[in-house]
Amino acid sequence: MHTQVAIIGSGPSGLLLGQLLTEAGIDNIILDRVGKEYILGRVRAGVLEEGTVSLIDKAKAGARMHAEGLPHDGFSLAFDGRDHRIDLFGLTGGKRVMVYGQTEVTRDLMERREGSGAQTIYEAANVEPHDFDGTAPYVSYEKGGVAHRIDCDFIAGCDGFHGASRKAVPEKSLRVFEKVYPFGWLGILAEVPPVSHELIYANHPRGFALCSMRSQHRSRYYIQCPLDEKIEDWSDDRFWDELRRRLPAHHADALVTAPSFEKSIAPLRSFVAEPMRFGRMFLVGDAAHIVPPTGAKGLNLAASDVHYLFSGLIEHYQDRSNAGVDAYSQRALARIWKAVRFSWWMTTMMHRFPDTGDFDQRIQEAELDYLTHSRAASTALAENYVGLAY
Ligand code: FAS
Ligand code: PHB
Repeated sequence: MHTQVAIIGSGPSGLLLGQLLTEAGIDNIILDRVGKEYILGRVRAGVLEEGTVSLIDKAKAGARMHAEGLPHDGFSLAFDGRDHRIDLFGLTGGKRVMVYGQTEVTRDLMERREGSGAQTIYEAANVEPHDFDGTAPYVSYEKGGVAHRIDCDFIAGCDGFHGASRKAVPEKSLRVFEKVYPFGWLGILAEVPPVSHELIYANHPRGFALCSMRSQHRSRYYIQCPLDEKIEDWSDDRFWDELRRRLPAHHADALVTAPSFEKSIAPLRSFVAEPMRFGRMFLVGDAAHIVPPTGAKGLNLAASDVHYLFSGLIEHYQDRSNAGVDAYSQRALARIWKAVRFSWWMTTMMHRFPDTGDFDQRIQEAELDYLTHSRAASTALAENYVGLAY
């Protein structure tokens, strides 16, 4: 088999890149080690930057997002029993975010791809990139016990944090930067109306909490929890009680609860691998970087990586220029590190750290006070939250 671009991973990165390439007439094959339903069973991000929305539109997969997604002009920070609204629209000259679940983005891109006839190989075992430091890279995999090979011009490693692409890079060629946070997020999904029409990020002495949503009748809630928590120790009632304790009273009283249909604990880390290009192979999305979900940047960084790589591949195939692919890593990393900084800053400001001393606690309180009383400070927060320019 031969294709122009072999894409490892059928998550948002791989699907978005694949669809943009297909729309541009560039042949590509996506391989994933699991099946479609498993991918759609994962519950992850919920907030899309305008750049991500535009790329989904460019991939002609945005119809349901615009019909069912919720445009949001602001969100609230809750602390000391009160809400403080951050007016994204007013502070950024008219920018907003779209609340629409990653699962639905993935579903829309999968449906679009199936309609385009582009090839996706699910449940591909032992997918491995080869010879990407030369001019004839290929990807090997097994399906049904039979070994296969896909010769290609380029390989896009869109296979997430635990994927094969980054692992295939010689250790001496890679530099990684990592920070692991001393807590996780316990998240649930429930078919209940959201407690507020906008997101609420709460800083409370008992820990962080986030009130988000997927629609007007489906809510997504998170509470900060110790890393050694066991999901089986968290009944729905225990979760709802703890969430109420961390919210201002008027929200706690208004909270509508029901049995959850998804409950999971995610660890938090910041991670960046440099560079993101190795000859004919490019790392994209979570394969190259991870951010704590506090700033809602993970999925959106995957989208900006796709934008930079897609632009470079178009220049290669249509303009016979390698300037774009040569600049991919440097351009992507410049935006990634600003989002890593923002996600770290928002996580540090909103969570209670086990080793926080009195001085650190006062600094956190001063940060929140400054942020909610200074237009300059809240503008900086707003412009990072809606997404910095590509
Ligand atoms: P993904 O991990 O989504 O997709 C990688 C794909 O590659 C998967 O389908 C996998 O099966 C496949 N793969 C892996 N190894 C392979 C191999 N060896 N061979 C073939 N295929 C392979 N971001 C936010 O913005 N907000 C959030 O609230 C948020 N919550 C999250 C919660 C959790 C538990 C996790 C893990 C992440 C969360 N994220 C969140 C970040 C998340 O949304 C990612 O940024 C997003 O999924 C990145 O997309 P991809 O780069 O496509 O990677
Ligand atoms: C979500 O809805 O899952 C969500 C929203 C905002 C975040 C993180 C997660 O910062």
